[in-house]
Amino acid sequence: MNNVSYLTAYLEHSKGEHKQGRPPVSGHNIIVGDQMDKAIKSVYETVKARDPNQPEFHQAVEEVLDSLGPVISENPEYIDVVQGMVEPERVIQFRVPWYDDEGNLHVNRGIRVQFNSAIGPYKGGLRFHPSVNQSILKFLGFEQIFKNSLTGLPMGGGKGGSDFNPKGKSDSEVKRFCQSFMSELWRHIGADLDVPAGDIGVGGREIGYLFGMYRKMANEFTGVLTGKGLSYGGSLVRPEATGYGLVYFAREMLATKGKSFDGATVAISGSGNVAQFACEKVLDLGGKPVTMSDSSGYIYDASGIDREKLAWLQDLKNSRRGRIKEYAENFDGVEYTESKPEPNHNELWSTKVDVALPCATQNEINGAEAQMLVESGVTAVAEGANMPCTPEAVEVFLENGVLFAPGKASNAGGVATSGLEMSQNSLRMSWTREEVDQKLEGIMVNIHKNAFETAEKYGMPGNYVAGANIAGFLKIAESTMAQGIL
Ligand code: NDP
Ligand code: 2IT
Repeated sequence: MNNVSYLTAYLEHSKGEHKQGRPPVSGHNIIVGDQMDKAIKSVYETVKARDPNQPEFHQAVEEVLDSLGPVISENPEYIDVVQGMVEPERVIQFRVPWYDDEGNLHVNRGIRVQFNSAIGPYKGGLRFHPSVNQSILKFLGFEQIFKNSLTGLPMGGGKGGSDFNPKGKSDSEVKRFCQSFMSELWRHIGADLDVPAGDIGVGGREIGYLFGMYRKMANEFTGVLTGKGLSYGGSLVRPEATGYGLVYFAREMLATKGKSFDGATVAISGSGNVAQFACEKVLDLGGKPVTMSDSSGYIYDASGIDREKLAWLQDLKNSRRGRIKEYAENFDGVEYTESKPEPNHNELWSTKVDVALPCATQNEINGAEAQMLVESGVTAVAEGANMPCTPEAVEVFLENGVLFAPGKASNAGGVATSGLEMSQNSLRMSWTREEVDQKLEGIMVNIHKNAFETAEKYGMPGNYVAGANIAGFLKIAESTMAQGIL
């Protein structure tokens, strides 16, 4: 029996059971049992069989499917939604040729994954990094569906990027690459269709070049990208939004245990957009950030990264495009440790801290590193990056009672503020810094509340992973059913 007919048979069977009235579990009219588990497992097996070489995508799907049992039990028809939503609505792949400063031709690959538009136009960042492939962009696009749903704003899920490596490239090379990339992407996006933004390797500079090329090709000025410069339609607080939002979320989470950032030591990884503004907001709330990193290594500053040092670091990273090692060379009493040969890993997580904010990349905290954090007494871990904790790490945190915030909830402030940028572009006006920051904070407080309460409602108190997955999914499921599965 193929998967489709298996699921249909399952559905008929479980609806029958539903009508006969199974005993309620945890206050819900829940259908429990092997049939539902098998149906969910069958979706996952199909995903793996269809694209066996996409481990990051499998990981993201499995984590969500693991949470959905109670919802499917209540609404067996939602299994069809699940079955559909693991396949992107559309994946566009294209050639990106560009010439370097010496006149040599390079041919990169561009991809845009338009994953789900049930609740709004596709929305999500562009990543420029040599590791980019369909697996990574599909994992990111899949996460984005739930994240965007959690913001409460009308945005579907998408993600894109290229295996282009911006590191070491001149400004002119980056510009030529961006122009070539957009000379194809422009025909697939639009302010009411698909609105890209930044991610790893794509910041204000790249968005500027991409926007300029879109405007030229499409012959129109619309809010087709977010993260734009203030002089051409950008929103105040968008650069800060992911890091600020992360810390607002972590603050709410700490408050559930009567704790706060005041006096807390904080480990931050990464030193890019998210890490920098997470650091700033931690300082605002009285915390003491002691680490930051890049792919070469990490610094440990026992006396704390204060505002002055952060400003120096921002200049290093954003203007001079230097390496974190230079921080240790510039300030006294700072230790620098090189990364392990294993990609994405270093000893950063052996630092004794109260709060950990991984803000670099996927799978940067594994089970053993999570265990080190637990043993040194960490209270809370909130993901600034997308999926920085492996499933084993998440399990370690949950089993040891560490407050754990999944990225799709805790890093949603960036895309939420992108949504606010879209609103301002549509209104043809701009809000003040205070207005945007207040809205961002309100959205993060709501996401926290929604994830917290949903976890409680479904019998998993304190499990923000389940709460965020279920709350994000419910809105998608409702709108998908209402519109017909297409
Ligand atoms: P940036 O490019 O600004 O910074 C990325 C940082 O992470 C750099 O310090 C970089 O070091 C480090 N890093 C990147 N890849 C690796 C790797 N493979 N191993 C070790 N370190 C690495 O990106 P952002 O700050 O924008 O993004 C960071 C994370 O946050 C990503 O997971 C992204 O998806 C997520 N995110 C970003 C949002 C945004 O609004 N920008 C919104 C929500 C999530 P190096 O310079 O050496 O590469
Ligand atoms: O992962 C993310 O949420 C982002 N990179 C931001 C996406 C956006 O559209 O602002």
